Amino acid sequence: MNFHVLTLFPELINTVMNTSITGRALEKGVIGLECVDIRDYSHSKTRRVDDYPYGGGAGMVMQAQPVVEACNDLKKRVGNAPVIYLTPQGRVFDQKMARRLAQYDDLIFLCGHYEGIDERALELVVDEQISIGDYVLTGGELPAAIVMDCISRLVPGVLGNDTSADEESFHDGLLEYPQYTRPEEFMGLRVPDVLLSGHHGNVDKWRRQKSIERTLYVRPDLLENAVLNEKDREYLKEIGG
Ligand code: 4HQ
Repeated sequence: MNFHVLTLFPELINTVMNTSITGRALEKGVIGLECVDIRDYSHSKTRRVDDYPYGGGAGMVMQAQPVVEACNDLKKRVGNAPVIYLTPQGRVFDQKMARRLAQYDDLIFLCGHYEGIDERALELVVDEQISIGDYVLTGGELPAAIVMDCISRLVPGVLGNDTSADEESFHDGLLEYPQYTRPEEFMGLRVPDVLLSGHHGNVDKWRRQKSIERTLYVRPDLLENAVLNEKDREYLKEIGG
């Protein structure tokens, strides 16, 4: 997977992506990252890329010209990659979208700042719009980093363990079960006995039940699309779901 990011703040993207698991994946070369500074495509002596909004109002708007030229230049080099614009108006990002996007060899992310980008540039270059949630940020860089982080862990070789195995631990659309590590007792709180028993069958059963329990209590909406077997449904009924 090769990520390409069109942005006015390449150092923000690089700092986030060079950290921790994605940083290691970049070092290993199992993912790639290229930031294109949109400012490099300004035609003005002062490298200006924004201007006042037509019709008035607060803030500045990114001009179409540097965005379109930066993007077209990039597209010449990486054919057949979708251009994704991060915006609250996009479809809300989820694990299913991550799995779909992880199938591409290259992805291009377009990050807006200030009040956003001149609509004509979006019409000309954008293939898909994605939102990371219903709240307003200062720019699309952190949303792009979040989407890239999520896709990265689906790329074979990025996680220590087998990716497909870990992906199952989005657990058929259920929330994660609680995790514990040493010591066995901390401030009077013990690790559940079943996890110390060494009985893998019981451990699996307990974890599955905790996943179902948590999902019912904090995110019952997820149960609509969860993949549950007969035993799961029985347990769900038992706990009042
Ligand atoms: N933005 N999900 C970029 C967001 C956002 C979101 C606000 C994107 C500002 C210029 N992006 N504009 N939520 O809040 O993706």
